[in-house]
Amino acid sequence: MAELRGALIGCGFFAINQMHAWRDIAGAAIVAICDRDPERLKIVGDQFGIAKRYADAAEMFAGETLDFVDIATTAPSHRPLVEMAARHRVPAICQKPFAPSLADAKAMVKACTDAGVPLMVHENFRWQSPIQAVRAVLDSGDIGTPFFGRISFRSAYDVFSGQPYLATGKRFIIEDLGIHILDIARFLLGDVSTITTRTARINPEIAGEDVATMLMDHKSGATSVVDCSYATKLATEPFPQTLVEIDGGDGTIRLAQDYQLTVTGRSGTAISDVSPPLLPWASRPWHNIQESVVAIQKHWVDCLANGTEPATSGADNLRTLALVEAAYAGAASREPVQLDALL
Ligand code: NAD
Ligand code: 89V
Repeated sequence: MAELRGALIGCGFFAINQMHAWRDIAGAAIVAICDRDPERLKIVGDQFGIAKRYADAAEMFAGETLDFVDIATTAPSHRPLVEMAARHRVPAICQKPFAPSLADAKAMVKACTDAGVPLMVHENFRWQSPIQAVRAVLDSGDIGTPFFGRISFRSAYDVFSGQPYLATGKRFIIEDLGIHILDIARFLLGDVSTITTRTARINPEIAGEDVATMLMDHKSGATSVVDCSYATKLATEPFPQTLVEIDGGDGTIRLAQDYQLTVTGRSGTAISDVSPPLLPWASRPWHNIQESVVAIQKHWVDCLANGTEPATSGADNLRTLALVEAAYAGAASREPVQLDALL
């Protein structure tokens, strides 16, 4: 198979990981990059040896023949850029949060469906190897049918120095981080019928909420709690680990700090270390996330090669984004919110 020709739009903080991952993946290469900030364009172009550089995405689509585009800008530009890709019949990856609103996201899915091009949201947390290990235990049937889950991300890590925009938006933890944890809850326990949410802002220096606690009814009958905090000072900082507790009819799964997985099931108790590998270009503590970037981008290449729908397609991600919308609505009203009414 000929190597797929990709372009990256948005050469900021996180795109560096995506560029490293593209270099590691056989079957695809980034042939052009775009950023409206000339300094970012130069930094990324020089670091990764990309000669074709554009300040304007429209000029890039007009000037290049592309097999896909990887959109790594922040949410306000996602809809115009995905719609531009659809108009040019170029398959698109779009970073999370998929869009600022569910209405925008639905329009983006429609644009790509109408154009007949694949669309994947870069929702990488479910691709972290410890989370995949939990999924594998569920698939083995060892703990029976899950009836309870707790998916937890609690930290006091300074995310604002790398991503200053996170301190300024009216929405913070649910939209930026909770979105990943809600997606993991869907990945492990299935779709959700109702969500009840409480939020708080503990850090006075930021505009949005930095604590969120969500109680969810899953269509499977399971109940879960998704709890997120950037105001939790612990003896050992766990960033960016997601901790998981699942109880099933025949046993339990515990993914604890330092990637320790304990499974108690029909075959007894097994404890294993499911630490992610430290890739040569990765750095602690981000290596868990960085490894998942390689995994999701490989999945995209496989999907394009086989003509299959990505696990976190635009259509799938509407259900994760709907949880974000519902969580904010429920935090404001202090009432449970039904998901099906939003979709
Ligand atoms: P950033 O601000 O550092 O980078 C964004 C870049 O996009 C900037 O260089 C900006 O100039 C450029 N840009 C914006 N609009 C553009 C346009 N229309 N055309 C060309 N260039 C444009 O942001 P970041 O921290 O790298 O975050 C980017 C996205 O990645 C966000 O949506 C964020 O939520 C997401 N993110 C995801 C993960 C993850 O694990 N999946 C982690 C961090 C950030
Ligand atoms: O993964 C993310 O989306 C990041 C962070 C881990 C800092 O929340 O923005």
